[in-house]
Amino acid sequence: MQNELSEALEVALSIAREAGEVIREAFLRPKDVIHKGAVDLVTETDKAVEKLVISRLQERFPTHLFLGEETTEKEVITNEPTWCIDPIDGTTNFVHRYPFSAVCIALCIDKTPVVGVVHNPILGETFYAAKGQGAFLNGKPLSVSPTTELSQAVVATNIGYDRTEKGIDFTLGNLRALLLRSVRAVRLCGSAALGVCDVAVGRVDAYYEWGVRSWDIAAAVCIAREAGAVAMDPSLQELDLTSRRVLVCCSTKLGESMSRVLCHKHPTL
Ligand code: LIP
Repeated sequence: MQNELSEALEVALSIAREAGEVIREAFLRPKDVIHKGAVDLVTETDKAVEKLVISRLQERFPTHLFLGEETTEKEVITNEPTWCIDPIDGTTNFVHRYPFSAVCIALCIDKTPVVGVVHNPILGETFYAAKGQGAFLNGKPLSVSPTTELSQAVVATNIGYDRTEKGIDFTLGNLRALLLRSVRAVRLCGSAALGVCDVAVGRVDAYYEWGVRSWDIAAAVCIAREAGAVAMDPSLQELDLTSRRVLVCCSTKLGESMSRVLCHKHPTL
């Protein structure tokens, strides 16, 4: 099984780098922006990259299933080998030339990410991992920070696309709760995948978000776990990639503190 995961990782890395060139070349060009929602954007580059990634993967893994942000009708992950693909995580960043966007490719087996690649071609950062084989950034091994206390933690999240009053109140309520507990800082980069990878690198100590999709986080969760992070539901239950919520922490103790502080009752999710 380890050899199969190594092969799948090498294939995913090669495809991510090819897709990254498409993203990098389009980054500074004018973009045709399409609205999936009031502030939920997609571009022709998102669609072209997803088509490229899926076609390359299908050539190598014709029996596998595929879940892509721009082509999936219903977000369901079965126990079968399934590739979860976000062609550009951080699409708004891509449109506005804010350099935090990444192509994300994950292989899930039994609903668990076992291979993950998060490639930011703008900054030249490639995060990757296979289950049981460690996590890496540009070839260097990754390990999480040793932080256990909220008062010593830098916490990351993102605002997402919810612009309803109740959704905004929920989002701001959690930020307020953390600040009242004197977390050192809060960071929002506009990409869930890169935010979770920042936990893997040890740049931040925790990442949480309500509203994420499986394709946003599957690859980064594999990478973070291989770097020593705990990735779970904010309730501390097992993570369901399709639940629309995630909590990734550098230590179990910090995760328990985060879970106690955060409100879990999102108005719609
Ligand atoms: C984005 C996530 C981000 C979240 C946004 C959006 P996209 O993914 O990475 O964390 O806050 O709502 O889901 O849409 O750029 O692929």
